[in-house]
Amino acid sequence: RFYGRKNVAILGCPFNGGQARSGVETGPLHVLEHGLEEQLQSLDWTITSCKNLTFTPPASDPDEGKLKRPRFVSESTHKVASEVADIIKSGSFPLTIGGDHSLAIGTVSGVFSQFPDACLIWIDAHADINTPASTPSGNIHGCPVSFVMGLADPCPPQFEWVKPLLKANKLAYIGLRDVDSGEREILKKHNIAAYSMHHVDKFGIGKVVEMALERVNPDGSAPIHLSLDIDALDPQHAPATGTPVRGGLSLREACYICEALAETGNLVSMDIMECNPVLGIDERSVTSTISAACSLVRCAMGETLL
Ligand code: Z70
Ligand code: MN
Ligand code: MN
Ligand code: MN
Repeated sequence: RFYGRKNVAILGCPFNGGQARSGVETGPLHVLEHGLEEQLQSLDWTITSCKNLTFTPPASDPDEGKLKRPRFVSESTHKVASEVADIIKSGSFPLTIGGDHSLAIGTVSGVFSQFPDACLIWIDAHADINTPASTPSGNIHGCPVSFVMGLADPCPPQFEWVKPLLKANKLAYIGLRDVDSGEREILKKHNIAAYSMHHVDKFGIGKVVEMALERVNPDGSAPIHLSLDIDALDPQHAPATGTPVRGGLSLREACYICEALAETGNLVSMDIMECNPVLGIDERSVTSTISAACSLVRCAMGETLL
């Protein structure tokens, strides 16, 4: 619908400031080295640009309350937001490769600035909806959703540029299995569509995707942004990530989600986040993680549409 032209702009974001483990900043390089550009070209996509942003931490970045590295995360995600908005204005599909999931403060802000009626599908083991008050770790990759919803109250001064563009009824999760108690309260209070692995087991992935889309996009016309954390997958398929949680999506279930979103014709943007090649215990575990990430991107971009 939006992208009959099939133009994609790849935005590599080697950023690790939203959490404590180094290595996640090498994710974009590994994904591109795996041949993602060629794979997308063979699906008839034109790559209008492929660039890696550079992120430089400020000299001094004291904690803001519990939040760690607030200036670094804010400045970096602000840059991402403006890049993503520019890509959309130029008529391309932004494919953002992380880096840690705090980057989604930028991607969601950029997408919703251009598509105010968009909805957000968040595929993750975690809900990433902690507020500055509820975060148990202070890691901002556990908070991006609360920031773009304006739930951070008061908003940390570093993040005043972030607008509350995402409404609770435009957000659906699939794959949850490690949700903090404060997050559970937020999900309940705002009646957010949250499908955990329990729901995937109970209903099957086909029904879960159908229910999720019905909740956030009942008339089927809204643009969709997909934010995918590789830790949504079971660690069997994606071991090289900062916070693996057992009992996750099979590779096929995750691919199915991406295929079903491609099938809507309304997908306008995608993130693939949290691949950390440095945490693979051997070459094989790194390759399986990166190859799974590439498969998911290809599925979202039409590989299996017949
Ligand atoms: C926890 C927190 C998280 C990813 C861990 C964990 C969040 N809820 N997200 N790994 N990708 O610290 O807020
Ligand atoms: Mn390598
Ligand atoms: Mn996660
Ligand atoms: Mn995440």
